[in-house]
Amino acid sequence: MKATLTDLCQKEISTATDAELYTALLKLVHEKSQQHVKPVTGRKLYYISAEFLIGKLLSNNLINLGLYDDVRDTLAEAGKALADIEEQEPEPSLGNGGLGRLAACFLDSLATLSLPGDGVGLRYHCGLFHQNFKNNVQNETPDFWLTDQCAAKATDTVFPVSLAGKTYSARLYKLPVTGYEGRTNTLNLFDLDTVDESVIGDGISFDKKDIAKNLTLFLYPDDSDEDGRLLRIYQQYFMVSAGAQLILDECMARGCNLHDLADYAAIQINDTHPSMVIPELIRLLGLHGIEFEEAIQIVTDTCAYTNHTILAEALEKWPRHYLDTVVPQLMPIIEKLDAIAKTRTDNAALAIIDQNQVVHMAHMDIHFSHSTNGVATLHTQILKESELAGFYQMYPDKFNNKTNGITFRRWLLKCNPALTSEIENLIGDGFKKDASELKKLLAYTDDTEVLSKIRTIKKDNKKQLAAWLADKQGIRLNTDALFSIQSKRLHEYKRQQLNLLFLIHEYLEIKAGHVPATPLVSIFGAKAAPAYIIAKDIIHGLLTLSQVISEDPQVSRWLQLAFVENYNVSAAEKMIPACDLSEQISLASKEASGTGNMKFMLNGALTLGTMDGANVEIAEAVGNDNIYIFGQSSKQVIHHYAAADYCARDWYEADPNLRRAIDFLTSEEMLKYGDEEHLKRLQHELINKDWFQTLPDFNAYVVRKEQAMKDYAVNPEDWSRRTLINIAEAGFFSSDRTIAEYDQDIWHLGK
Ligand code: GL9
Repeated sequence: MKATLTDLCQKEISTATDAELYTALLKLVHEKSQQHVKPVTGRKLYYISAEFLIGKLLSNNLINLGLYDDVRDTLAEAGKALADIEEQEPEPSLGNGGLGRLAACFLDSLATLSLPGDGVGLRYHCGLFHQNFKNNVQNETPDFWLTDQCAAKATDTVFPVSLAGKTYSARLYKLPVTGYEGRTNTLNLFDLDTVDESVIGDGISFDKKDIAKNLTLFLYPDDSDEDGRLLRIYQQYFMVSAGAQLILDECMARGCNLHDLADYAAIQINDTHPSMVIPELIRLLGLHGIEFEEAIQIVTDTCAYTNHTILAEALEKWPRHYLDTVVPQLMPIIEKLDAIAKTRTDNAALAIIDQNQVVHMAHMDIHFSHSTNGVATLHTQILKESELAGFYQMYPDKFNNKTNGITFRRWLLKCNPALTSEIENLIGDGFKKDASELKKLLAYTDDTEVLSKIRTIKKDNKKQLAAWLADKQGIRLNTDALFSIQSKRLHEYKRQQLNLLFLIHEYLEIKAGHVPATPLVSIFGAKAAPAYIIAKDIIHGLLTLSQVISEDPQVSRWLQLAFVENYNVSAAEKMIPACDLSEQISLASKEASGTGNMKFMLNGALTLGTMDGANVEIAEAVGNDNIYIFGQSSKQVIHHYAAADYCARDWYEADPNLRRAIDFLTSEEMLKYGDEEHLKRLQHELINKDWFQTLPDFNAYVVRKEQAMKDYAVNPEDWSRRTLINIAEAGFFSSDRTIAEYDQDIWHLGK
């Protein structure tokens, strides 16, 4: 390795800069990964997604190629640290939350299982915004992550895409994706050569009408006005049209005559953003001389759809005049599909184009693909029983569940090397390829030496997180405290506001002389969509409370609140291994699955959660003694929505502790550091709307969390034992298992 690296740098390793070493390692990874490119036979998967939240790639690729230890040690001998070199790599900004990270985990598992499966998406120049805090408020700036070093390389392949009657050229960029001891697949990203980062003005604002210059600047451009919504359609069609042309070209090059497309390609539609791939493929097949009826059958056999949410706001539906404007070439096809759907059912609620001339993207997916899946058992059940019940009655065989998973290469091997090597010492390294082997750890749940080792590893990880945060944000954390972490997108349904009310409650208890069983460090990481006012108010509430606490030494001995700025994959890799208590407190029925819950569990955190999404399956796996469950059930919640009988004010008035916490939002203490307008609005929202029923779960949450704090303080060994059980039972949540299920039930790749 020493000779290779010296060769690539063209100088002694010890005299090379971190930037030179980074470039050398990129070359090394690229060359090695090309050796694992294998020919495709039979069916190949195309996973089309608006997001791929891939995270930094260097270390992950080194691990997957089996080079990590060698490179790390060779660098160390020359006085260099791989961690410093990794700092050279900008984090790709191609995703937002769980949906995008899931797509990235899936690509890793596909390549690891040696399955032919490529991603198709967009090459955003700034992706999701960069978050920074000023005056306890979130600010957004562009994240210029694309550098010359970027591993996604431009190709000479371009496809014509017609947007609002004008033709643009979609250029293909390819990023190799190498599996762990597996094959190398490709993430295909499309971009326009004319996109111009200099059009970005104040913050992240830009002229939304100038498509040639702005098309791929940002992921999820602000859709609070019509131009923003149109821009999203421009992006989506650009992605699927170029993607569909790529798919047809690749298949034809392998001998496909297009009548047999479904033998060559499986297309997974990741949420509704890529739904237009259905009419686009029908259109393209038509241009190749295939009759409409046959094209519909071919496309149905090729495409499958994953639903990732039951939140109405995220199930895209567009006024038809938007589509008339942007994709007039698709409208005649969508109309015909709608007519066919209407011959299949009298139920107007299942139409593609409804009586208000609104086009329902998910409806098109379900009618004209062969599979619809939810992403956790509870979620799929809710789809079948309520959200998509009409469709389920019509097409019972299309519906199936695929509980989400995470790649253990990134979320254990890469982010938690100490825990990984301890596991390896105990049970060997078979778990790296077969995650179910983690169950072998159950043999050690009474081994006090092992439990003490687990505790030491957690403590070290907490110290590392604390050092990183001290350096980054000047925050000093008490590493003797219990670390509770809630990191995920900021959304009312995820209920960061419930955690906020708890922290206010603790603050007031401590002020009143009732100190908790253990000091608590409560850590948040979350970005709020720039136009989502209440979400930003919740961030403001948390940041303001954080300052109130840190200015009060009497309280901060017992309680700290830290908000990690610009939460992203790299931050998650530092936070998750340091967590004791994983906050998964969404309103039951609203979190389709969650995947952070799985990452925390795998790294030895106990979950404090509602019976929602994959929490339900985590609870089943570990048993009630090894998880803290609280709150209303999804049945109760769905009932309250149906009956429209929830009244927040009743709860506010009935519970003095809750009232005290909500009132505190606009107290003198808070107003000293906070903004009255933000805090009043948040308070008003909680008392008068509380759409996600925070108030009914407040008491149960306080009780369970205080119980967890007590258990942590009173019996550390038992806590570690329960930690080990969580790690041992995490195997089911490997994305290798998820991908194997998709392959077996839906894709049948390579066959
Ligand atoms: C999401 C769900 O909210 C999560 O519960 C789920 O784990 C992921 C992956 O299936 O999908 N659906 C969704 O729209 N997002 C999710 O994270 N959104 C974003 O990531 C933006």
